[in-house]
Amino acid sequence: MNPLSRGLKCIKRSMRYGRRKKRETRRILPKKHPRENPMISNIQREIQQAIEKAKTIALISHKSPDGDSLGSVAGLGQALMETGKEVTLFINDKIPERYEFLAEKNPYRMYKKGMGEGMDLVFVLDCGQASRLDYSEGILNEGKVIINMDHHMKNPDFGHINWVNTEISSTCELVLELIRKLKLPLNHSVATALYTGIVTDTGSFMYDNTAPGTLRACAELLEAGVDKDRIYREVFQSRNLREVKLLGEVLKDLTPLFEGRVTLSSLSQQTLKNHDLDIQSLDELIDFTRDIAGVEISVVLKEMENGGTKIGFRSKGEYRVDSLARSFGGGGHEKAAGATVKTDLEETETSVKKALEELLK
Ligand SMILES: [Mn+2]
Repeated sequence: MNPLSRGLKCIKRSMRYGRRKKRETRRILPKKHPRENPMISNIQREIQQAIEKAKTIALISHKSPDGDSLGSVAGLGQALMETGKEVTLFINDKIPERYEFLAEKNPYRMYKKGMGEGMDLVFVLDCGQASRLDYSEGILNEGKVIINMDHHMKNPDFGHINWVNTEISSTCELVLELIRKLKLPLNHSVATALYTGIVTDTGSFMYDNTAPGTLRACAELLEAGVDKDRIYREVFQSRNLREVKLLGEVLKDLTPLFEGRVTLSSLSQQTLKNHDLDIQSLDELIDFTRDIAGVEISVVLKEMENGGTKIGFRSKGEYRVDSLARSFGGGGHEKAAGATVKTDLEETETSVKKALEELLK
């Protein structure tokens, strides 16, 4: 090698070294995530003060519980228990089998009228509207202070303190943010409850509510000791055989409507009873019938025991179903929404078809 090229090589190496050094200096600076604001917001401070003042705290969520409602009640409830507060975790409906594992570590109690009487503080979690509390709506007048924490669009702020963030994946992610900011304990059972809600509300991270912050939240929960194998086994790999068989029957007769853009399935009480199932069963049917090529919207109607109908809507994104659900007195998200109506299965089917015709025009 001639001296000139050796010299050049030296310069190049030092330039490279210089660059590397610069990068290393940059790495020493604190990492900044857009959502990680070290300051606590006014709402968070209000919640903090309310918790500090309270001796007795109750938590409750909506009827027809899902992973996010059960997870947020258990996650925040356990974290508050750890701080020595007297905490009651209320439910107002049967826990679906797949979420029963959460009850092993979390003492859920079935709410009865009057049980919220005298509670210093009541957290209402994951409830897009007060009416989703169904018969337990009375708790809003029983507790002294009501905190409404949620991520649904058009939440009407029915609490004394309202923290609604529609950008966040789930109420469980919002609860984790509160735990972080208020420095509440995050043990593995809190983490497992919160992870359950995030994984189910994001459709296992498939839905577009999965943001960078969601995955950072999950990373933090995994570090806190989430038993994710248990969650997957219980929530996604424990289907009831009778349910799978009925699912097969329903799918066999499926006929898409509106040039194949919509699927609509109806389940009567009789059909459910014939298979020894209830209204909470077959909640995946709506995903199966949406995930068909060409289909944009899936609708599932379930007849309730009182004769009314539960409507579920799912969309791939071309059409919004939250407004559709609202036109039936319900609500939800752009791609996943629902409503409960008093009309019977047949009448509801007719009016849903009419509403879809308007939407798809
Ligand atoms: Mn939710």
